[in-house]
Amino acid sequence: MRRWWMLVFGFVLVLAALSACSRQPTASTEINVVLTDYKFEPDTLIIPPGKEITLHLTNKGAIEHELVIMKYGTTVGDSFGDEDEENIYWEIEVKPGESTTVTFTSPDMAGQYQFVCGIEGHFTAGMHGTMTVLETVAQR
Ligand SMILES: [Cu+2]
Repeated sequence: MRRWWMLVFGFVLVLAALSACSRQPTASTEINVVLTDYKFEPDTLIIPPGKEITLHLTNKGAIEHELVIMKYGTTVGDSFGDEDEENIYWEIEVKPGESTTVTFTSPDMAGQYQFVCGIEGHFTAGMHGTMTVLETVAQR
């Protein structure tokens, strides 16, 4: 009987090790993002460099939202304003209750990019996230 428990324990250890491996960041070229009042889900996107990225966006909020990706090395600071317009890498608006599928080409430069909702007050309400562009074109 004790032997049997050892087997179960060993099996659990193997499972834990396997799931730890699969938690390594992997880049996706197709991502679902849900926009709510006032959040992005997920708020962390991991993508490969220089690839066509497909986003399935759903606005489950009661008001319009945007997904605005800032250029490398720029952030909106305390809030999104006119001064941030020139730093936009890519943007899309989604009306409440709408779903849309869009594509954009990911930047070649690896690193972290801030993405925000550009509608007044939404950034400060917590509507922002981080997009990570990996160094290499990692396969999923
Ligand atoms: Cu918003």
